[in-house]
Amino acid sequence: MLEIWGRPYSSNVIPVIWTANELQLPYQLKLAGGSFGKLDTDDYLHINPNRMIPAIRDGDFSLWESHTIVRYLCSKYSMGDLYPENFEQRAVADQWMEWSGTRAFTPVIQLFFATVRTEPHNRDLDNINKYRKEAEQVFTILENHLSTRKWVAGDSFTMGDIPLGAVAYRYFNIEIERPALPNIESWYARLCERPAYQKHVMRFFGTNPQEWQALEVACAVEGD
Ligand SMILES: N[C@@H](CCC(=O)N[C@@H](CS)C(=O)NCC(=O)O)C(=O)O
Repeated sequence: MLEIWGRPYSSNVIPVIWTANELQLPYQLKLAGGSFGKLDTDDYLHINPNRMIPAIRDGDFSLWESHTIVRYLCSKYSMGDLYPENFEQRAVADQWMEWSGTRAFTPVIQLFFATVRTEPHNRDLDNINKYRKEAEQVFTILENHLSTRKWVAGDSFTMGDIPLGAVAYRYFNIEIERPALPNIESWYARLCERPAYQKHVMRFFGTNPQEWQALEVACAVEGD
């Protein structure tokens, strides 16, 4: 059976778990990373020599890098659907997957660390404002793109919506000011209708470090 190694609250693991559930693949979640450890074992070295999560094992085959895993699962199990057959549509889906990592992820994860993962009395407002403005600039690019399409690669949901959809959930659920982004909000509302997104992305992640840690430990029942 497919093994997914990681923590269900980890930003790079969430897209992989979400993908497996979109595709209705049976899998075993192997809790690893953070307080679950296991990344230093000899066994894990063979799965991911970077000693990071996520990674998967599919029979004898191991793979790491979250976006690559999403592409692998979609191309193997969803050719012509989540993995578009049309070259241009696939390239656009790919483009937004990369963009999610190179442009959108950083300001949002920095905002997440500066709020949820920092005690309220230690929060640095200048830092929060810096990343809030960066996120606004970056999301304006997506806002314009979504003015003429329902999903990032056209009329249907594809792998291109996955890493970005996970970033969007964090952006819309941290306690910061956000500008009106009507096209992104409509796209996000469509994501929120998807059962796999509801279950594996739309997780309450707390508002401070204690709440976050308690939720992460509580998710141990999901793994082995
Ligand atoms: N580019 C990698 C980044 C992987 C990464 O940074 N993973 C973090 C968690 S999000 C990690 O393994 N941290 C160590 C830990 O969680 O113990 C990917 O997308 O898979």
